Amino acid sequence: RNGRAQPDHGAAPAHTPSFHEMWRDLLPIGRDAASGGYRRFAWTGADADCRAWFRAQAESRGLTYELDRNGNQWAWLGDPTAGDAVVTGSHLDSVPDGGAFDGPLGVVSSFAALDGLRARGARPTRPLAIVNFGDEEGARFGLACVGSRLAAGQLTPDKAARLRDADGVSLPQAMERAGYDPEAIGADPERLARIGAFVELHVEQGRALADTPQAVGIASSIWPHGRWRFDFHGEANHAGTTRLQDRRDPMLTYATTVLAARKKARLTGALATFGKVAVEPNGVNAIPSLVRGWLDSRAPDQTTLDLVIAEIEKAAVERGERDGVDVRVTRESFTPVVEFGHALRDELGRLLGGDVPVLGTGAGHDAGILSGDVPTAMLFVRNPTGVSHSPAETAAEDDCLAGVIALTDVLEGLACR
Ligand code: HGY
Ligand code: MN
Ligand code: MN
Ligand code: MN
Repeated sequence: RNGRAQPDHGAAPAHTPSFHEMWRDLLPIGRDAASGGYRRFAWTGADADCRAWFRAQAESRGLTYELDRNGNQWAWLGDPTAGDAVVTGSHLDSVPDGGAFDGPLGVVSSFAALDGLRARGARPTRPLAIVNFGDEEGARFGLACVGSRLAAGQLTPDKAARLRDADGVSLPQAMERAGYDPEAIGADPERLARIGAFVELHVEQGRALADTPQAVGIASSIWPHGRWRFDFHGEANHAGTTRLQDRRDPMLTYATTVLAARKKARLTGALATFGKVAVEPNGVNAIPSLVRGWLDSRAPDQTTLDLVIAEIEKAAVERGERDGVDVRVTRESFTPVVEFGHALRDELGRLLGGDVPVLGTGAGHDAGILSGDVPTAMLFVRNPTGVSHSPAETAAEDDCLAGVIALTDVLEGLACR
């Protein structure tokens, strides 16, 4: 059960899996044969298989394996309680039909970097840890970065207990069914206080590096972003007999709102995406009674984000009045802008040498959640197409290996002084 440190059995590693072996073993887990995309959702069988993989990686290296109270996994080299630890890692879960790299590249690279450190004969003077944060994508319960938010106290156990998946299964029920103790979840300030630096390596989710000669960049900031649920309440009626002027069709209001979101995003410089929709009763020959659409929106700054949301909501309500449709908007989650601290960011720049590109991103990360409590930085590995949250997401093998070397240099520089 989570919350208790598991002892290191001290067995000498029989075989340390290479980057390729780790990647090969992880690749089939939760992969949809038809699309080639991943469905590694929190507390499902695929998630359990990823977690078993992580634990096996820790044990094959003689690292101290630990499961924290929030279901995040840790693999320690050195004393987990000593403090001032250098931590790296990412997540293993995915969005629906996600790519192979978003999350796993950071975890696999972390183990490979630790191996690289050992191969160099570097002697850490600080504890080192690799972490797999649970439920980063929020694909199942609608809230991203659940594991890190719980640890940082940004999500209370009460609120977490109210999260439900599409089948009405609550987060605590899902944890319980997976063999974890939902009673244990909650803020973990002591654990965060033992971290001196957290560095997350991640595949880039855009094309900022694609046209540069550099395979690795450093993150500057994460845009403020959030998720809003739009409920469009109309009236169910017969598709074949209800005159157009008698309809209260929420699909019409929804469709108009999607177009408005696109237009408002273009005008303000924000991003606005309706990527998920639920229709009731979802019958082909009935006007819907309810359309529920989820808006993901992000912008370079808070003012722009507030503006675009207000504009989209206004457009939805105005259209709803015309359609006889009642519109209700609920903010389901929100993450303020993250500006990674300059001290650690600059140190990474020095350790990597040359002029490493520094780039902002609109994608959320556990590193962003932790940045309020812990000195935090990120490395991005070049993505030749920029595609992410899709089975087509990719990164060149040489770039992944350059990422491992960069992370090894960073760990050596930070932990082996
Ligand atoms: O949606 C996101 O930005 C993420 O990758 N959690
Ligand atoms: Mn993602
Ligand atoms: Mn990710
Ligand atoms: Mn009929």
